[in-house]
Amino acid sequence: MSVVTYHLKDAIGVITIDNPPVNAMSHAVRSGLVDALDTAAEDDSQALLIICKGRTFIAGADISEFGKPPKSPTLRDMLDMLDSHPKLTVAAIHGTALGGGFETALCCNYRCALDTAKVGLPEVKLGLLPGAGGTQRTPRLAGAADAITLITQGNPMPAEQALTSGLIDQVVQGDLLAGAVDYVHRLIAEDAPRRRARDLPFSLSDEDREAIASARKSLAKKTRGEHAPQRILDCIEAAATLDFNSGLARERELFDACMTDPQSAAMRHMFFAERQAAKIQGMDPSVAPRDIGSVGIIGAGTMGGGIAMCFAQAGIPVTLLDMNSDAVTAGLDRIRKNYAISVKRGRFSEEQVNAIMANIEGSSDYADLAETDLVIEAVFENLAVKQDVFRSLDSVCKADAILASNTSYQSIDDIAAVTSRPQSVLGTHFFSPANVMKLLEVVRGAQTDDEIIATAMAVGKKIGKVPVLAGMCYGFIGNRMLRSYGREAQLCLIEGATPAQIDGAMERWGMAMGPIAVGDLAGLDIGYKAREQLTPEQKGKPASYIVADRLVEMGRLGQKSGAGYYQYDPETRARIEDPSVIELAAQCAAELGIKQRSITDEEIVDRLTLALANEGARILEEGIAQRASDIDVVYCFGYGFPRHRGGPMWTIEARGLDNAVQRMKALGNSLDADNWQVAPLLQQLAESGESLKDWQ
Ligand code: T1G
Repeated sequence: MSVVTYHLKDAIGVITIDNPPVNAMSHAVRSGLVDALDTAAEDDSQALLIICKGRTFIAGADISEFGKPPKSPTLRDMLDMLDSHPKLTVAAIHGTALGGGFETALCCNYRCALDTAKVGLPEVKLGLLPGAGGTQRTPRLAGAADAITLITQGNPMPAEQALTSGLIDQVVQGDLLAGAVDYVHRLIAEDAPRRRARDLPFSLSDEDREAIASARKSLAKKTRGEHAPQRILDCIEAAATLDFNSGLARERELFDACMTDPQSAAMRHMFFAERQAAKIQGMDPSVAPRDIGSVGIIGAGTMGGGIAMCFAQAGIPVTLLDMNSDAVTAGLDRIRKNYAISVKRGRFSEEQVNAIMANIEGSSDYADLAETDLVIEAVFENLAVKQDVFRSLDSVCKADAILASNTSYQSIDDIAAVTSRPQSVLGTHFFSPANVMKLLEVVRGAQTDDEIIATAMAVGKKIGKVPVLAGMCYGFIGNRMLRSYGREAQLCLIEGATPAQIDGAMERWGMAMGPIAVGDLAGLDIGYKAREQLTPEQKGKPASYIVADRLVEMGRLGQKSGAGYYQYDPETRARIEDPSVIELAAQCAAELGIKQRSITDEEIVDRLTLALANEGARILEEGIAQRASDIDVVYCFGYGFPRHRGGPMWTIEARGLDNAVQRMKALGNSLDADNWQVAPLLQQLAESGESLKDWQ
């Protein structure tokens, strides 16, 4: 069945695209469009309408075709035909017209859209730029400022805003086809000109030039080194300084540079990895997730409050429970304060916040949870305390209620063991701040039912999280790997690198925040208390925590106490290097007989990224993670790993597994061999030449 059909309706040639799930501009769609455009050029239609079936207008070029030899007709071939078509052309948009899809609409003379529709050019999120004229037509229609925002941020623009900016010409209510046909008839009746965006003038004012210069600086900082945003700004400048065809040629040149840039390969990997993570290997397709109509959160602290906000914002009623009314009140006040800041920043309106808060009820009585579908415990990180909570929940909650723990480290099985429903117990590990961080680790206990897992994954997506399934081990996926990463950071410190050098090296490499600064942000006492519950062998070598312990014992807990590894400006909270900490590290090194030396940034990055991926390979081999790309999702959505490097497992593949293994062996010879035991899976793949992606 053709994915593109054409028929005449009241002298209007209607091209209908039907290529589920998102009408991606595949080769079949491009070919069908070329045939339809040829037919329409010759028949007695007075105008041409392009519309899509299914949930959205064309959502862009078919990303799955990238990296393969282009097949004619290319998107540009088809758009050249559309742009110069002899009939009046109109696009009718619903859902999200994105990327090459919106570029197709921009090649029409006019665009109408449902009031619920959005338009966008999200290529930058794939490390690309609009490669089919989007950077040349958008500024001509909407001006430089809107073009800069739309293309460098890549977020969709609602129809009404697109109308105001000039990117669309008509908003339609109700039935799109009927509204679009009326609109086309009106254009015909008014003898509307075949207006082409390419013919519109565009030049940069001084204000525009300043906006571009400022965007270059802010984007370099915000994206931590992504190339595509800078190239997009080059394209917009070209749109003002070159004629249209030359500007198009410049865009193609910069698009090709993006397409062959390793950053784009990494970001396209992340696009599919995020979606792949939602799929549970080996699960019977007939297992359907349950609907979650109500949620209880135990613990009205920072995490519990943040988790409550996630569900309330998704329209799911929440009961936020704590030990007494004072604690509940404090929790609700903290949430209100959080939203007050969001309203000031324009993220929510007062009305939206009132609607969200109406979904949150405070309580200090477990009986209020008797009919709740899902309860998430977010109390103090201590097994006995959590087990007491689960005993209470088990006795109060309805038989089919799902009981989840937000624990970071405790055993889900030890928690489930105190209930009569271990098959309905699992981990739902949120990341702080819970209402902001996208990652959600869904932790399967030994007895957790598939339906419970499927339900947690589905409700995680519903509340805007990126859920990743993890098996049970200490630290699940992310925190277990973080220990290896943190160990190497601590060892670099005691061996002679300064906190600022370690953090600077990792942040210049692309991490959102260096590991030493992360420790100060989280609070050094958290690790200190966790280590108190560990055996000496679990704690590892003193060198990997001696400085942190000394700082805690000196009362330097990090940002919360005004000083940790760094001093902190009380006003700006900017970190300030502290020579006394460098001296402390030197003293600790002397105590342990470690001779300090200068360490390069390259060694710091190598050691930390290899330690991360080596532990990731163990996690993969043990079946704690379903696939290597899931580990990448965990790190890019939960730990500030740069998307343009594709995650820790992608990074080690990119350098070559054999190269990585040889480097780790060299480190083992020159540093601490215990730390550099190459994961057997990496050794095996390095020898066989297989990739982590192929291994299951
Ligand atoms: N190509 C191929 N497959 C795509 C796709 C695309 N553009 N978009 C989505 N899919 C698949 C996706 O992998 C998933 O597959 C299914 O569709 C549902 O997606 C020249 C070069 C449209 C907002 O970047 O943002 O045009 O897992 O789960 O949550 O300038 O998909 O079911 O097998 O995300 O409702 C620019 C990317 C391309 C848009 C829908 N376009 N897509 O979200 O569903 S580059 C984009 C999205 C380009 C030109 C350039 C979202 C969505 P599966 P989903 P959703």
